[in-house]
Amino acid sequence: MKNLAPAIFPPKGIGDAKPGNEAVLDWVHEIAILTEPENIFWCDGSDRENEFLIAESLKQNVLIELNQDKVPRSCLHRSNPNDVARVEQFTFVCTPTKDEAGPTNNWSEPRETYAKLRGLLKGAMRGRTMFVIPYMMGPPDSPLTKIGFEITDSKYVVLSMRIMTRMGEIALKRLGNDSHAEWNRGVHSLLDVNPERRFICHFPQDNTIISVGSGYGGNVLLSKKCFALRIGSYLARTQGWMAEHMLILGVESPEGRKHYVAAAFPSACGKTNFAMLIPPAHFKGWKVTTVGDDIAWMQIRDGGLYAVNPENGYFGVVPGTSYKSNPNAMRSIAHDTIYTNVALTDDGDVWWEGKNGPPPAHAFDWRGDNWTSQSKEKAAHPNSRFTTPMRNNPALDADIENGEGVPISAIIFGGRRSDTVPLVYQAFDWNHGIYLGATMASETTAAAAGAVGRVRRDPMAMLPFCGYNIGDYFQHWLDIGKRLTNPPLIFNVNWFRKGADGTFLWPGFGENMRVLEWIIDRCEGHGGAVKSPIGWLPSPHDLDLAELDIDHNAVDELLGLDHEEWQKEIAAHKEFFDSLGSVVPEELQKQRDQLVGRFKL
Ligand code: SAT
Ligand code: MN
Repeated sequence: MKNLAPAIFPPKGIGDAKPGNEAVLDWVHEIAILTEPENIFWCDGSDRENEFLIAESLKQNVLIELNQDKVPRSCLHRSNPNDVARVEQFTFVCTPTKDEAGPTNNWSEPRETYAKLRGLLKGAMRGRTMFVIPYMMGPPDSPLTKIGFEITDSKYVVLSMRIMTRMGEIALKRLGNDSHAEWNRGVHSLLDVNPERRFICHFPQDNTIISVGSGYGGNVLLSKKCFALRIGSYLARTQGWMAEHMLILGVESPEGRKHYVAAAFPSACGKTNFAMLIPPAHFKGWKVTTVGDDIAWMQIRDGGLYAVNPENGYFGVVPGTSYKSNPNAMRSIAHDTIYTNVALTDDGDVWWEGKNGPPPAHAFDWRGDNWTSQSKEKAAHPNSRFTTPMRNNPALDADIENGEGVPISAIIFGGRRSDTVPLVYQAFDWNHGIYLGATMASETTAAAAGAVGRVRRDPMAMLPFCGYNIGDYFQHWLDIGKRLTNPPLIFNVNWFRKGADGTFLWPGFGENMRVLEWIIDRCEGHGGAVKSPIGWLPSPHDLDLAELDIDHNAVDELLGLDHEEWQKEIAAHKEFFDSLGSVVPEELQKQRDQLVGRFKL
C-alpha cells in the first residue's frame, strides 16, 4: 500500500510535549502497540510546532503553497476525490443496546465494532508518525469546558485541530494529572482512504471515538461533530445540560440593549452567514457579533439558558462566500486559513464559484485538473471549506471567553424550504417550540454524501449528530423546559421560500436583520404579531421593510399560510413521528393534535 502519510522526524524541542496524566499515557501506549507507528509526536500547539508541521506538509504535498501576498500564511489542501463530505451511512453509534442509539442512528454492537476497528488499525501507522493532540472545548474557565485527545496519522488533522480547538498546553493544564478525570478518547487513522474501510464510530458510554478511512472534515476533526455533538449530546443528557448544532450571535440595538440568540440550521444552510451578519444601512447603530457558528453548549443558570461556543475556529462552506454575501467571512479567510478543495489560480490565489469578480480564464480545479471558465464542471467542490481561527472574525463577540456563557433570549430553528414554511413565526411556548424543532425539515445539501435537494426531517438540525435515542433527546428538551423559569422564546425561520417562478422571495443575508429585529422585539415584549394555527406570525407591517426593494405580493407570500400545503406538512410530521416508532414523547403527539385542531377553528 502506498504510504499516504509518511513519517516526519522533528528536531529536538518539537513533538515532545508528553502529558503527565497516567491514564492518557496508558491509552496512547495501547494505541501505539496496535498501530505500530514509526514514532510518536506529542503536540503542544506552539507556533514553532505549527511552522514545522506546515513546512513538512508542503514537502509531502499534504498542503499546497499559496501566493503569500494574496492570502498570507494560508495553504490549500486537496482531499481524496472519494472523500469530500461527512458520510452518514458509515457513521455509527455503538451503545450496548440498539434501543439506546434509537431509530435515527446506525447502530453497531460495541464489542464486535471494537474488534473490527482493532483489526483495521492493526499496523495502520507503520512508517507513519502518530500525533497525539490534546485539546480543550470551551473557554478556559467554564464549567462546561471539556478535554479531548485525538490520536491521528494525518498532519492536515493536526493543523486543522490547532485552528478549530484550543490545543496543546492549555488542555493539558486543565486536565491535570488525575487519572480518573473525564476526557474524550479519539483515534483517527487515514488507513488507505478507501470508502470500503471508512467508519466513524462513537462509543458514548466510553467517551470514545474511532474514525478510520477518511481524511475530511467532520469525519476526522473529532472535536467537532463527533465529540462536541454526538458524544456531547449524550454527556449533556446524563449531566443535565444541552449540546446543540447551533450558532450563537449577539445583537445590540443603537440604545445599547444586547441580546443573544442561538439558531439551529442543518449543515450548509447559512449558519456561518447568519452568525456574521452585517446589518443593512437602514439599521444604523445596530451591531451583530459572533459567539459561534456551529455548536452551542448550554447550561441552566438563574432559570435561563447560557451558551458557550466550545470551538475556536470556523470550518465553513466556501462556495457562495463573497464580499456581498458575507464580508466578515471574507475578511476572516483573507489570511491564516487552510482551504480545502477550492480552485487554485495561475497566480497562486484561491477561487470558488460565487467569489467576487469574474472567474479566472484558467485555474486548477479542486482535484488539481486544468479548468477554464468554459468548463462545465465546478472549479471548487460544492462542499469545499475554509478552516480559520475565530479570532480572524472582525465581528467576534467580546464575551467569547466568558466561562458562564451568554444569556440566550431566543432559539431559532430553520431549514431550506422552497414552500410551505413562512419567513418567520414564533412558537406559543417552550413545548410548542420543541414541536417546531422536532418536525423541522430541510432540503439536503452537499455537506453530507448523498442526494442534494431532497426534503428530509432533521429535528433540531441534529439528525446526523444526536448521539443517543432521538425520543430521549426530545424528552431531554421537555425536561430542560421544566427547569427553566425564564426560557428563551422559540422561533422558526425560512430564508429559502420560493415564488411560483422558482426564484427566492426573500433577499436573505444582511437583510435577515429585519427578521432578527422582529425576534428581538418579541423577546422584549413589544413587536406585533397575529395568532395563526402554526404560531405567532408577523403581519407585513410588523416587520421593518423600509428601504428594502421587495414587492408587496412577495411579502404576503413569504408570510402566508397555504392551508393545503399545511395539511400535507402535518401529514409529513405524522409520517415522520410514526417512522420513529414509539419513542416520540406523548407531549409532542399532543402538540400535533393541537396543531391539527387549530387549523379547524
Ligand atoms: O464536515 S462537517 O461535519 O464538519 C461540516 C458540516 O457538515 O456541517
Ligand atoms: Mn454544522
